[in-house]
Parts: sequence; C-alpha cells; structure tokens
Amino acid sequence: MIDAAREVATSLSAPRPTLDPKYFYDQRGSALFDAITRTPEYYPTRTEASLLADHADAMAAELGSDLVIAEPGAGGCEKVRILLDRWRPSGYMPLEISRECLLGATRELAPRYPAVHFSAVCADYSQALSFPVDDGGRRRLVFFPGSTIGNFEPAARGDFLLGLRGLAGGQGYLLIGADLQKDPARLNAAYNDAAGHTAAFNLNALHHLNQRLGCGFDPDAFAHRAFYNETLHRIEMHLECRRDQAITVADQRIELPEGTRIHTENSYKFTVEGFSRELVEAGFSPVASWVDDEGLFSVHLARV
Ligand code: AVJ
Repeated sequence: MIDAAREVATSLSAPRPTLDPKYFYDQRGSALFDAITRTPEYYPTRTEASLLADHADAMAAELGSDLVIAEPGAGGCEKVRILLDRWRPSGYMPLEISRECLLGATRELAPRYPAVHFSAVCADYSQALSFPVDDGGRRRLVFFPGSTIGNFEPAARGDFLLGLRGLAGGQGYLLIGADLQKDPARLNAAYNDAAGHTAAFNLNALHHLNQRLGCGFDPDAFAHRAFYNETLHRIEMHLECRRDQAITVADQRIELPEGTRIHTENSYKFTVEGFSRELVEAGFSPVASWVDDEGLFSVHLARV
C-alpha cells in the first residue's frame, strides 16, 4: 500500500502528471471495461474474436495438438474459449494477478474442457515472464490478445516481447492481437463512446484511488479526454481538472490547478508490417497475420 501511495504521489507530482493504467482495474473498472467492449464504437474486442474464430483451424494446422496455451493477463479467460473450442491443446496456463478473477474463471472453465490440463498462475504477468513453468516439455503457445501490447511504451514493448519469447520457450509460438492505424475519427469514437462508459472507466481510476489510498479526489471536478495523437500513432487518455483542487497521498499535498491534465493511458496503433518488424526484433519469426475486411485489427502468429 505504501509503495502504491509513493508511486502515485511521484507520478502525480511530476511536471506532466500521470497515473498507471493498472488503477483502472478494480472490480468496477473491470465491469466498465466489459461494458466498453459491448459499445458499437469499440470495435477491437469483437473484431479480434471474429479473426480468431475464422482462422483458428488454419492456426491449428501449424500448431499441432500437443500444445500448452499460456495466457499472460488472462482476466476472465473469455477469449481463450474461442481457441479451446476449436483446438485440442493438452494444457492451458492462465497467468493473472487477480486471485478471485483467476479462480472464478478456471473453476467455470475447467469442467467444460476435461481433456485440457489447467495450471493457473496467480502472478503479475510482467514478473511471471521471468520464471519457466514446467509443462512437461510440451510446445507452448503464448496468447496475448486485445492489443494490450499497445499499452506499453515502445522501449518497454520491445522488452515485453522479449519476455513473451522467453515464456514461449524454444520451439514455442506467440499469438498476439494488435490494433491498426486508421481514420482518426474511427479511433476517437472508440474511446469516446456515446454511452459514456469510457469516460466512466477513465474517471473510475480516481474512485479506485480514493477507496484504496484515501486521496480525496473529487471525480466530478475532472473531465474525460481521449484523442488520437497522429504523430505518435496512439490514443491518449487524460483526466482534465475543471477547477483548482488539491489531493493528499503518501502524506504529500499535491495541487492540481484548473486545466491540469493527468495522463492515464496510451494505446498505440500499428501497421501489420511495423508490428511484424517488432516481432522479428524480439527474436520471433512471423508465421502469418490476419486482418479483418475493414482493416481495423490484426492477429499475428509467430514462432520462436
Ligand atoms: C484493454 C488496454 C487494450 O487500450 O483499447 C479501452 C483499454 N481503454 N478503452 C485499449 C481501453 C479505453 C484497452 N486495452
């Protein structure tokens, strides 16, 4: 708790205040993200699910069956069902920091797939990449959907892809989703849905920090801002102060004058060629990539 308080105090008192996107995801935040994925404007989740369903058989031909799927940040393990329904992997290893989420999902999922050996790992996936998990020497497919890779800054993204290669191990594979660059109007709409779920999701970080650290934010004094930065090819989310205020965290008073923007998330957008290059730089050999008919989203299969 102290570490979190110090981390938040440091990031908010910087010249350009930021908050780590992990603070979006308390129980309410996860429910809000689920609501975002069902809005008409937020295309990534449904587009990726269709790509996985449409091409799972082609992937299976390359992967074979004696395979263990390892999914860092598996959450509620919804997306992997598309693969479990179409493949016959020998094992599934979700890695998830939320114990209740992990137990709930695996308890619900395991009985549906009696032939699949489940080994749930409760860990922060950015750390879990550093330790090998024994799955009897079977080939491993690391599954990292959702374009969550877009949340990493470029240098950290390269390091994380190296970590995914380590997790996949020799002869292993990576199956990863990457949202594509497109008309800024389409991107801006996806992060400013008419129902306001994205705004609530963004503001929820303040509610979460009030509950967890007693920061004393007034969420009503903030406005959701999300826009596509065409130079850096990323959606940026911010919380803008509508009036002067001050909060306290780690015994530090932090002034937030009207107009201050707290940067809460980046979601980088890629080209198929550019992302393939990043996979090669991380030591992968791209096997195939698939893009939907509208060119919105991409799924990449690569081998170590
Ligand atoms: C779950 C991180 C992939 O970046 O699109 C959705 C989170 N933020 N709407 C994304 C998010 C605002 C999402 N990721």
